[in-house]
Amino acid sequence: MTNDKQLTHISKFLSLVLRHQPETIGIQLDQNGWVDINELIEKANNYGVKFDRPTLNHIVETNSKKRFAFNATVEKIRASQGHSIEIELGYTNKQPPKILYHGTSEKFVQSILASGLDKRSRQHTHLSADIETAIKVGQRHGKPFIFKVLAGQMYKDNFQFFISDNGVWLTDNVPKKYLKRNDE
Ligand code: HQG
Repeated sequence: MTNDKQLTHISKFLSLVLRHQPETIGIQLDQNGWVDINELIEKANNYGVKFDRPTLNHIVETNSKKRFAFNATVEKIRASQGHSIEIELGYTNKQPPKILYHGTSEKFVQSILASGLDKRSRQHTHLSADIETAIKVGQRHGKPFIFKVLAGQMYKDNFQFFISDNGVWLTDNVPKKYLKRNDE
């Protein structure tokens, strides 16, 4: 039996190898971020993170943020967003709601007000459709602070927007003129 703590450990490990450092276990993601499931399991096991196919299925199905997805033939797996390595997720440009939210930490607010939202190490800036989710994202970094992003206006101004398979809105850097404090 794999307990919750072990499942979280495996899930975090999957985020590491499927988003950031596949070389840790000697796998390569294809250009769209996919890797063969059997190869992933074998190489993770060799590395010392032990899990089997039913456990992986369980993680993909029950993961709170639905971070991982199988392909149509259920031979491959990838992370649905959050990558730092360059891959093509293949999402199509989509009109966002007028307002999206970005949760960050209070300690980053001055810098964001000065230079806008930056993708940092990731391939996209990540935005949330609702404030509750944005608060959770911000809490990962410290005391949360929420920005409103004028996504509708950005889209009109030809910025591209994508929604990931797990419902996270993705875009490029957000210039400061499209940001409002949530209390404004
Ligand atoms: C901040 C999680 C200073 C930005 C979440 C954020 C998300 C700036 C941090 C996904 C800045 C980067 C991504 C600027 C941005 N000056 N700080 N100009 N521009 N920042 O983790 O958005 O649980 O790379 O506000 O739920 O927090 O992993 O991005 O605080 O969906 O599945 O720089 O990761 O998903 O942090 O989170 P991150 P994020 P998972």
